[in-house]
Amino acid sequence: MDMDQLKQTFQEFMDQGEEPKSFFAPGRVNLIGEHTDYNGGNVFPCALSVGTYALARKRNDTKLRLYSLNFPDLGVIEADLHQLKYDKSRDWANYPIGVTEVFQKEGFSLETGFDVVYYGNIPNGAGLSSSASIEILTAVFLKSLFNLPVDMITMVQLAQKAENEFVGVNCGIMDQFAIAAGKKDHAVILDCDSLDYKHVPLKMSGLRLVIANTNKRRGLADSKYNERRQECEKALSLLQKEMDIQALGDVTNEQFEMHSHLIEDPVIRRRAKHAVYENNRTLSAVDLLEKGDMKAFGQLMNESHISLRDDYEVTGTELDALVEAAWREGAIGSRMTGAGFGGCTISIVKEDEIQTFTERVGKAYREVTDIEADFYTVEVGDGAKKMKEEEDIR
Ligand code: NG1
Ligand code: MG
Repeated sequence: MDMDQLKQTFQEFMDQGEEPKSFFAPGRVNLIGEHTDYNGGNVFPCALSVGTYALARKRNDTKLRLYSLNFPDLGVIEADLHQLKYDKSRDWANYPIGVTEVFQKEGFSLETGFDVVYYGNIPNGAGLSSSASIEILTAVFLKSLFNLPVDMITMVQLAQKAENEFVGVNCGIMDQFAIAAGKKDHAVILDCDSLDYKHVPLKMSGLRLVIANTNKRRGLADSKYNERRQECEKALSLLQKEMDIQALGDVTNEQFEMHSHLIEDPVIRRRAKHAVYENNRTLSAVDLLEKGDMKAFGQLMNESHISLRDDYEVTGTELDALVEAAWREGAIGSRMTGAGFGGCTISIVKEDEIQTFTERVGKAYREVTDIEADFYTVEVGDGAKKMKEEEDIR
């Protein structure tokens, strides 16, 4: 797919009129800091060079007309600016429609509707946040087409709100943030409570990021995700009996050990331990990276996985098989990424070993699960943006 083909598709599905403008939003992967975002802790994701593209223009009426090359069977989906409701049959289009609705409700009203054609080259269902990508992409073109006075952080918050309240997925803020604020060859350390953030250079000389997809459906992921959130809230309210804290992300490991007796239920205690340790591990990992110690950074990625496996219990046979094989095959670091229960792993691998690495890890994975894994060696790219005339689809 290139920009000319995308433009042709636009002409085919939308009426005659003004030339559309082009926009891009990346996918993302989280390097460390898992299940910390909704605990007011830190995350360390980066934007990818793959992502979602849109050609968009204003209309003269209040209609929204949306088409995605990734879902051609659904055809052009229509909605009206004054009646934006969640509608299951609209499938993927609920994300952009939700963002539009939240913009309207929060006072960034649009004078007209719009036409838009989307195309995404994020590997399908790989857990690289195609939904947040489409949300931020929509926020970016709305801002641009309608000259809305909305800053980056507000866009991130509105996109998260669309996902929480319109689509009904109770996610944290990491995905939308990483996609909006990404920077080429950098990861973003984000405090999900204060929303303070900083770009940290990824010094990857001779190393690459390799994503492996378990190709296992996440199944119970949503209900388990909400269960973990509740367990963490329970732990927080118990710790608050002795501690002046707003979130598990405010607690040091030492403080946790001192006060964890307040949490009698061993399961809840392990959940909280993960949230606290993972947050502090993420801060340590960033320090190590800034010092150029990739090896120690990778070691903390491994510890993160162990904690997600044993204390948070969100991994499962498939993720464990991929990660444990990656450790055996000499990855600098490897862990599950995202919510867990399936989805992807992220590994740091020596560039000249990638071929043997993917072959051997793939084989080991097949032996345990009977499933074929997919591997992607990814590049770290920029955050969402309006594209320049000369830029093409990557
Ligand atoms: P994934 O599974 O990558 O979409 C989910 C949440 C994040 C975060 C991680 C766990 C959604 C859409 N996103 O990520 O906010 O909580 O799990 O670190 O549910
Ligand atoms: Mg905090």
